[in-house]
Amino acid sequence: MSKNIALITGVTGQDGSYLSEFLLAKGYEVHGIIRRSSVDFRERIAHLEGTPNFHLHYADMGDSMSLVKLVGKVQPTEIYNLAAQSHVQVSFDAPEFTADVDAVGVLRVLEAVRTNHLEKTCKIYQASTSELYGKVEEVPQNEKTPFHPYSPYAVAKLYGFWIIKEYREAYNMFCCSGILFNHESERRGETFVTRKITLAAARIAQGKQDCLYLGNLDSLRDWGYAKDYVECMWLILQHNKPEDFVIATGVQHSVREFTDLAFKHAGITLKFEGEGLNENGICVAVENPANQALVGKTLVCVSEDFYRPTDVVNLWGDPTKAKNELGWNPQTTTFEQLVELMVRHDMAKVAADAEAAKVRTNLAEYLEKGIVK
Ligand code: NAP
Ligand code: G4F
Repeated sequence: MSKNIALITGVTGQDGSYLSEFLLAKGYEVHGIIRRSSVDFRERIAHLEGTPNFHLHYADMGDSMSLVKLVGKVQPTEIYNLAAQSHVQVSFDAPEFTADVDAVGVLRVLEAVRTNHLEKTCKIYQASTSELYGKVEEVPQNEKTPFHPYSPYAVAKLYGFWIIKEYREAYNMFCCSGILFNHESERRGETFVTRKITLAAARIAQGKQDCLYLGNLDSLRDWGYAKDYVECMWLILQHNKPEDFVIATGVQHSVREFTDLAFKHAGITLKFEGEGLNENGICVAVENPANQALVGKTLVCVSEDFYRPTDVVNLWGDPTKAKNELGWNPQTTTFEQLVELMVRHDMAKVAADAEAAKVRTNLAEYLEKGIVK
């Protein structure tokens, strides 16, 4: 049997790291694309570097030649195109870069496969998104729901979706989109709303932060666990024909609900009062007696800084097709379990960071006093 060789763009990201672990466990040879950065530590995949079957290569989604050369060298049997400027709010500040990487980047990957004459042997997974539904035209959203992108990010991803479909039909390539709804984890970037909340809840519970500033608390999302979702990326490429799939839990919650539950897991009970920009989350009870001084304090505030020029506010996925045709279970990790595991992780992280800071402070003091030379 021929060897399974995967090429992952976006290998250093949240999904890239989980997908690498998943494919390595299945016996794949995994190749990942990295960009040159001034910092050489790749936190999410550091534990994989140096392991057999895991290889990293410099390339960039903005550099066709690097992609053509790499695809020719690696000869992948599956490509997972996860690389993107993936932050919706940032796409309003850097729309041209977002379009280059998230839209034209997809075309570059497809053309790299064609240039190397691998159309018949290499399957391609494209990381599409529920943001395509944007200013939603129906709830819940499924594979037939019309798209209405509502940010520069979503417009760029819409091009990616259609160019994948076009190459599938024009050149008979096995290329598919996973239309993934929001998925989170302990490895989620710290400026996405869920991780921002779980880290802040942990810091506030440990006296490291006074208040959490958020934008639209009414926004609704269908949040799943990233580790469960990477399995679907693989399942989509193992399906007997190339098709697009919605991947979601089928359950919807607001940013306010996520915040409330995250603080609860950090031992803080909140009560929300007021509306819009004047809404606040006030501490009404604490589990840890050492935190008694927090009671009565405003711990969550709304700030205009985190409102978007256009915001997607009602995402709710219908994963029926993935469930029936891929045999995937959308409820492997529930919303409640997801929030709990993220808070538990961040409580430990904040405590460990505090310990490390203490050691650094002690060391600085010992150096100053000449105790350590
Ligand atoms: P992420 O953590 O932000 O990771 C993005 C990855 O893309 C990183 O590895 C990043 O590399 C890489 N990248 C960015 N620009 C690049 C470029 N010019 N050349 C090469 N690599 C580049 O994103 P994620 O949450 O794992 O999401 C993975 C994919 O799924 C993205 O395409 C995202 O848009 C899409 N998606 C995500 C969700 C979600 O809820 N997470 C939902 C639907 C779709 P650096 O580490 O060097 O920055
Ligand atoms: O966590 P978010 O930044 O994720 P968003 O915009 O839904 O995008 C993520 O999911 C998409 C799939 O639907 C992916 F395609 C995309 O790559 C990314 O992974 O924001 C979620 C919601 C938004 O409505 C936002 O307005 O939370 C609201 N929000 C409220 N306060 C906030 C904040 N978002 C952020 N990032 N920070 C806040 O303070």
